[in-house]
Amino acid sequence: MDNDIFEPALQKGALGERLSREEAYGLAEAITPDRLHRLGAAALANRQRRFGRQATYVFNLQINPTNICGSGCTFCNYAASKHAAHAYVLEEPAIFDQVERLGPTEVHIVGGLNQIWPFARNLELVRSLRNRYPELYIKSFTAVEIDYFAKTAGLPESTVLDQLKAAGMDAMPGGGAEIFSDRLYRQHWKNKTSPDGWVRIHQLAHSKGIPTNASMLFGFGDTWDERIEHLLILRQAQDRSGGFSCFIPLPFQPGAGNFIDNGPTPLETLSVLAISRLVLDNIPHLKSYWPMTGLETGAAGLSWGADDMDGTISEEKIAHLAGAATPVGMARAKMEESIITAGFAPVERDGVFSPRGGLQ
Ligand code: V47
Ligand code: SF4
Repeated sequence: MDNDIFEPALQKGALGERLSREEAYGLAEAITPDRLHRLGAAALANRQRRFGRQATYVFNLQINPTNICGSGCTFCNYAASKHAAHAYVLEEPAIFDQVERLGPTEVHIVGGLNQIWPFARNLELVRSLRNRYPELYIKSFTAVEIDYFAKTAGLPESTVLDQLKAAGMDAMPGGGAEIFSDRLYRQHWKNKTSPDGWVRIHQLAHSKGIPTNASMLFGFGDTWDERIEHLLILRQAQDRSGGFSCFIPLPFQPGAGNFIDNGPTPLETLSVLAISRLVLDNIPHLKSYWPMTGLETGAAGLSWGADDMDGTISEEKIAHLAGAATPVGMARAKMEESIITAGFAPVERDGVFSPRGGLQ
């Protein structure tokens, strides 16, 4: 298909200029091999203007207190019913031991929706971590969990966020957005927060000075139009509230028994990264999430618009229970080697994406 919009869109995108809706949609039309490389080159030019050769990572620890969850999202291999063989519940001493042993810069706390770890217990976990580790960056609870906490604790979402912030939460992760499509929402995650609800809760957090991330799950039956619409909704939300720090596209992992046999190909994942970089002119960071992309594709993503590789992630569970073949954790040296091999300069960062002084 001849597409007159593609070239001008690439040129504007490479310079970091805002693309119109038509240009954004035009990027994803008729991706031929030749166009694919030009798409990648434009996204690389855009990320070089922002970050040069620098590629960041953070020494972080995922804390997933329990995987017990009754939401029944069709794509999720992490959740377990109470008596399932892979159900687990961590207790606070085990969590504190892990933090003490590994000494991360950042923790990322998310879990299933349940009453074993209700709001009060999660709030207390944040408070205890803050008291023990004043310098630790605490990124915790998706919009889906905030929604669930509010409903089950009988509190307004606003109060839940205020209490978490007062207890020491620094930021919210980007999970639970899935893809902003009512068609797929009804099919795959109808028991939890809707696309509108997700955006509303993030904007409420931004109004309180809580920065957040945003994600997009793709490769599970979604269309390119739905992906572009997701990016445009986020771009508009960011224009209004300004609190998104980072965008993370999540390629679907087809775990055992999942409803599709294959996730997106590496080239499709790289195209999503590149288009995200060109469309999201107002979200500073783009994360290539190696536990889900695979390490080589993740590092290649740095040439397709991404500037961040997430973390050394000591024990990631969501991707791995869905069959991801990547190692469950990664040492600093291995992370740096992957970034250097991909042609970039590794920089260890803190939770707010600033270089960590003294460790370079
Ligand atoms: O919302 C669930 C996704 C998300 C599968 O904010 C799956 O820094 C692929 O959002 N295949 C949680 N994805 C993970 C997440 C995240 C990860 C890393 C960093 C940050 C951040 C956020 O995982 C869920 C859901 O969309 N997910 N099952 C699956 N089979
Ligand atoms: Fe539960 Fe989250 Fe999995 Fe959905 S994606 S089933 S809410 S753990």
